[in-house]
Amino acid sequence: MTAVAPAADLAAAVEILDAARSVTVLCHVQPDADTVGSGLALAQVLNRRGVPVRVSFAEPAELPASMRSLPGIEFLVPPAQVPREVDLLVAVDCGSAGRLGALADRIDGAATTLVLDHHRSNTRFGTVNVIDATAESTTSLLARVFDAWGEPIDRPIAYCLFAGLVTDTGCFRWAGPGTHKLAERLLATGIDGAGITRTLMDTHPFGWLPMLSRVLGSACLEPAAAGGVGLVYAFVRRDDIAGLRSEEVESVIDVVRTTSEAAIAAVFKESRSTPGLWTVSLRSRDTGVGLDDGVDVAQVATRLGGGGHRYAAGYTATGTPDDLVVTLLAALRA
Ligand SMILES: [Mn+2]
Repeated sequence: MTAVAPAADLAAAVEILDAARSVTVLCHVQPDADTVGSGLALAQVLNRRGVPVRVSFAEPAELPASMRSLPGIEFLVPPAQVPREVDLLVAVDCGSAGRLGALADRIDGAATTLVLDHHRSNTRFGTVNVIDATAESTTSLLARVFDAWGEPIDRPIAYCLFAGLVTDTGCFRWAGPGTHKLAERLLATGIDGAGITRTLMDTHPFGWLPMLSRVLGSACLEPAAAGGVGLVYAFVRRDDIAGLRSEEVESVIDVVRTTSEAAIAAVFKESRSTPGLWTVSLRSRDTGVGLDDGVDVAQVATRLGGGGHRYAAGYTATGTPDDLVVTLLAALRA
């Protein structure tokens, strides 16, 4: 079973951060608002303390447009500007070193690596690992670290923490005990919660609508998959997403997963640069309220070389669409 990060873990994180002379914070590749919000919140706290800090992620080259209003983006540097040897490396929202992409090699040159994360599949690749699989977002874990550290959460930091919280809880759909308490505390700093949510999650260019039409129009249902709980899936091909952002691509799973006949949903997303290379989003749900019977898709994704959470996970794969479906169906039977 997973456990809440104990106070001792938080104290270890605080001790390392408190002693740091300079810090490099790394977010995961294809960054979402949780990893970026965590990185920028931590950067602002360190900067306030007079500690030099930089934040980076390996790819893509640009920060997704929806996140450009987050406070602290001035601390972002391109991956080429992350030195080979750093004092303290902090990885935020990364379940494995591989999630750092081309920046994973900086772990070897780091005097200390601190891993702050909430993925149940976390491989504990740091010198010190503070993993709270019960945290709804890495930014929630960061709030606990700041509290243990005695560092106040002001409005710009709250903005970043809220960005991760609202994103990773699917606009508070999968909130747990304490989620709304944290949201209340962050909102009380005066941040525009509705505006942050709309910018991050509810704003798409017009081209999103025809893309959804094509992709959803070819969705498939396999009611017998995974022992009868059912699989629904769709493919987002390179040709479907020309001119669209990652935000539009990532939105597809949130429609597909609402299918009542399937408790597992998959969206296969083809690489823009490499035909036949796909990243796969998996979601699962309980078959009824309070049943707690949802398939652990983190286990399925881990079998396929990826990772994630019980109800949301992912992996990468190569092959034809038929190959990908066969492989996934086999992993769901295993
Ligand atoms: Mn996260």
